[in-house]
Amino acid sequence: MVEKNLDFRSDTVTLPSPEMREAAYKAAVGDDVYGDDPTVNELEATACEVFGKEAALFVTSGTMGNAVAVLAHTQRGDEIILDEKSHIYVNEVGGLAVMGQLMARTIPGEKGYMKPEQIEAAIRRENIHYPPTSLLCLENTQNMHGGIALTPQQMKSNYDVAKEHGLGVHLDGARVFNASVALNIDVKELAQYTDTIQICLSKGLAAPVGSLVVGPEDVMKRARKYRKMLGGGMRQAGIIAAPGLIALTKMVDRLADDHKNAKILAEGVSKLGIKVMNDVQTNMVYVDFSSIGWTAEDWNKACSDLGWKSRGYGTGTRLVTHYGIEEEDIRDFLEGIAKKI
Ligand code: TLP
Repeated sequence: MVEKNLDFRSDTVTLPSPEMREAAYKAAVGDDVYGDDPTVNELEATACEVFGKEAALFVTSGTMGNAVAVLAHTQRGDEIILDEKSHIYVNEVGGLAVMGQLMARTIPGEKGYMKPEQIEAAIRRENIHYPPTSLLCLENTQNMHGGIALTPQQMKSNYDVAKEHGLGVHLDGARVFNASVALNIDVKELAQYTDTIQICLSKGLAAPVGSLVVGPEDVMKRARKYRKMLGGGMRQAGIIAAPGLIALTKMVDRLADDHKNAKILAEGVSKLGIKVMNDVQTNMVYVDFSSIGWTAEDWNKACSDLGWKSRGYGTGTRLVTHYGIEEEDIRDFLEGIAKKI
């Protein structure tokens, strides 16, 4: 039985499935800093297979995964290129500057896509005055552009220009499975156009905690060392890796339900006069409720009266569909909101 979870704030709120709880309880464990945890080892080996990469690392969070990957690709004083709305740039506490002493060169991508010409123009040429550009960071799906899924062709166009100039490529793939499911392709088709990927197990895939980083052996060896430096070397981590394994192997296909529910939600609110701000491709609907004269307070109260969690700010909010929200819940929500307008 799926536990109900009427919460639109994020897919980070997902609760582990009964099978995940059972797996955590029964997990075989060992000290992972010694490489002795069989469940972590199985999770990492599975990740290598799923993404077609040489090595994998289990980390505590998406933020830590991105941090260790970015550090492993770069040297102090390098410049890295990212979309101006990327999570690494906006929402990771400036870790790239604090931990990596890196300069960020941001690009205004269109719907999350940075054009190859924009990237080409941002890459520093050799000049005594310039810092070296060493890394291009992509994000798929692109959260703040509305959960947009970049296609393999779009990723390839970015990857090719980076490689022409000898840059590393890192993908913040917190929701890369939402992209592969929306595009109806194997995730390897996206994975081939990046060196490293960070994948969150604890968002739509519903694991209670953890992310993976995958990539080439040499880069991942450095990432493992950085994970230890940041205090992320875990001991009997099989307890949390076991639900992660279920997330990776059994929870991907159901993301299609979240995408369908997001479309139903977007069409429904739009019929009520609430403006939908994004092209809904995956599990995110960005709305502007000022179109019906509501403030954030009005929105939050209406949702809370209906038993839903949502956090309006300014004139709108992001609504995220996920495990624990069924189609009938969305329909009930829409009926409830209609009565309040
Ligand atoms: N995103 C969270 C918030 O931090 C905004 C959310 O609710 O969407 N990359 C991307 C693209 C993300 O959306 C997130 C989390 C992360 C990385 C960081 O993952 P965690 O929260 O595990 O550190």
